[in-house]
Amino acid sequence: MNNSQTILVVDDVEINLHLLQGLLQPDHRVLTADNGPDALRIALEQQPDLILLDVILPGMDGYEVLQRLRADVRTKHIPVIFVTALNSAEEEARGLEFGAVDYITKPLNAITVRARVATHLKLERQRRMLEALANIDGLTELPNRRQLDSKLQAVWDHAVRSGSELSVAVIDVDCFKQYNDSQGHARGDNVLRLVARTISSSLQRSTDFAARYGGEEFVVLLPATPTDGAWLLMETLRRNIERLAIPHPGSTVSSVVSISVGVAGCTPLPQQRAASLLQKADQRLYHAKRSGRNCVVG
Ligand code: GH3
Ligand code: MG
Ligand code: MG
Ligand code: MG
Repeated sequence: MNNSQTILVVDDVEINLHLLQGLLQPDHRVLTADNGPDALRIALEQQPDLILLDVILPGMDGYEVLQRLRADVRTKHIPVIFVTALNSAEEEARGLEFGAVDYITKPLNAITVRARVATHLKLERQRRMLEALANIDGLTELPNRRQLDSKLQAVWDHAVRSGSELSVAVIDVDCFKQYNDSQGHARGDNVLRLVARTISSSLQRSTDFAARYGGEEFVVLLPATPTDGAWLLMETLRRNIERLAIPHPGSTVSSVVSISVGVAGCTPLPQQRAASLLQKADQRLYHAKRSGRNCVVG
């Protein structure tokens, strides 16, 4: 059984909590709450894989708890099974309409509870795996373009709110078509993996973020970093790539694999768009290519 999955059980009657805990505890980590507000807090803090939610609760009832879970991006994905003595078809339909993934009626049947919980935990494992795969580039294992787009928007919004500087860098491998043509695509793939790893290891803060933008291009987001600081960091990266000393006989710039980088930074204003900063960095990358490659333009 999978011990790493966590279930939150919500019921105002202590004996029900104990019953469900006893049923699920041997196989899973079980958290409990006996009211709506506690359930919401625990869901947010502990990010359980599944919630078993009683409908009739004093104060905030199960429907309201579910609505609030769904209204918060941090909890909207957590599957909820209603567990209730309300056993009419109408109540069941209402619960499912509210967004519950399943509906179990009391009195509880141990076999039914275990089987349905197992099914929904399995679906949740698969959902999380797919979500991770959808956001990662398979070749380099860096975040992909899709994740970059949402991350850029998030760090931009944060910078607008906090009035802090944000820098971005666009990185492009020099003469990479030539590398593939002379060394073969498989070795080209290997270079992309090495470049990705070197980018990751050259970043210093936990808030710095690198992604594969596409092809042989990468983007780095540097929150709370002015342009000159970002330029220095990218210059260090450029040298670190050179130091890998990967022979590149077809390069017009260097005897080894090199990169060109465009850097742009600003203190974002609400009326500006995140994409404009990326565009500016991309234009500077173009200047870096025009001024001979293997350099950083900021
Ligand atoms: P420049 O210095 O101006 O950037 O020249 P370049 O040859 O690097 O630029 P260009 O855009 O002409 O070529 C990029 C090459 O990157 C084309 C393609 O063969 C290669 N490439 C893109 N994605 C991959 C990949 O996933 N694996 C490999 N091996 N090569 C890739
Ligand atoms: Mg109740
Ligand atoms: Mg390119
Ligand atoms: Mg290139």
